[in-house]
Amino acid sequence: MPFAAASSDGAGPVDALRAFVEADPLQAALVVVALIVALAALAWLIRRFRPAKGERFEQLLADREEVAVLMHPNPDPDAMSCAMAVETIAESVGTDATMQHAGQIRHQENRAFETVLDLDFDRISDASELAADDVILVDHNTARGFSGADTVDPIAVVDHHPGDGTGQQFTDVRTDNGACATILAEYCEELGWETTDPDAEAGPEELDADTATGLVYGIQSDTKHLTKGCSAAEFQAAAYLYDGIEEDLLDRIANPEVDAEVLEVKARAITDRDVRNAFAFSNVGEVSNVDAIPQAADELLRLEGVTAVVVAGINDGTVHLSGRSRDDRVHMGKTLRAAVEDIPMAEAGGHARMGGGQISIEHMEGIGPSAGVTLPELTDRLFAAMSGDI
Ligand SMILES: [Mn+2]
Repeated sequence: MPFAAASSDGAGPVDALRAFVEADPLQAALVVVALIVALAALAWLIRRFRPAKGERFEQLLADREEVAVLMHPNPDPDAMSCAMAVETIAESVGTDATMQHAGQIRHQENRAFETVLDLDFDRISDASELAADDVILVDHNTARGFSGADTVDPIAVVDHHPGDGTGQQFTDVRTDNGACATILAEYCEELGWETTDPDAEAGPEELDADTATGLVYGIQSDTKHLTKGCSAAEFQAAAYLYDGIEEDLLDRIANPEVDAEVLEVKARAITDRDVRNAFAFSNVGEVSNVDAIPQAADELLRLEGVTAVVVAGINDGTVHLSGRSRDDRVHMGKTLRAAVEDIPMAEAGGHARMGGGQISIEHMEGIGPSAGVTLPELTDRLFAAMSGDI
């Protein structure tokens, strides 16, 4: 019977299996259990002997002669400390690392971080200035802020921000973490490095006191001193780094002298505030350091009863807006965008809790197609936007 023969050939293994199970169900069950145990053991072995992320990162650096470690534009202590840690790991395997960034380091705390830890950063404004073909991004996952940034295809990305940037060979983005420094601290720990007594010279397999101090400050500054946006990982990393912290350096970074102007701008913001319901606006006028404006906004938000603020200041023919909100009704980025929407060439945006914007004074005065907008009109619009009326 050719027909039956063909059918039995086609279902051979299945039929054999069924016959085996029917003949001896107990033995079949034992085979299944044995298979499950073998698979679990294999998974355990793979996990046990797969190199940790820190080791893979070190290997990636060891395979290269030189790398460019790129921080985000206007780097903060988290980004700076991550760059330091990458440089430290690179040096330990004989790889040259150049720490680079676009933009400026303006905020007094950030400048103090750079000075106190004696860092030597290289500022770039064009992709051609990158120190090496192999680029490692820290604390951001897509290069930005300089011309040709979109052509940068990093070999590695270590970050804690959302986004879909990846490295060609290595990507470690942990959005649950409060700081990127946490991840780098974990790498150092995975590499078996001990933190050193800050008074002693760091030996091999030891994390130097400057890097440990930098990483702790990176974690602190990104988490409002471990009070906001933290995960358990931040506390674990801080515990690991603890023995290596040089308290005196940490204090000098955390409490730098503040420009007189920053304090004056804060004072003007508070004295000249316009408070309507739970919202405040203040125009601080001409400033030479635009970084004073967001600091004034932070200060104004501390006022009792005030849940959202916008501070405006003028620099170089541009009105700079800085907004802060701790009010779930006010998405600051959207608020600022709505308030400047009709003004030509104005830009604004940001997150729920903080935002910024810029308007050229010429356009406020009505150059071009629009009739312009006066400061009192802009103020009314900002209040309307905070109240959700526009
Ligand atoms: Mn960060």
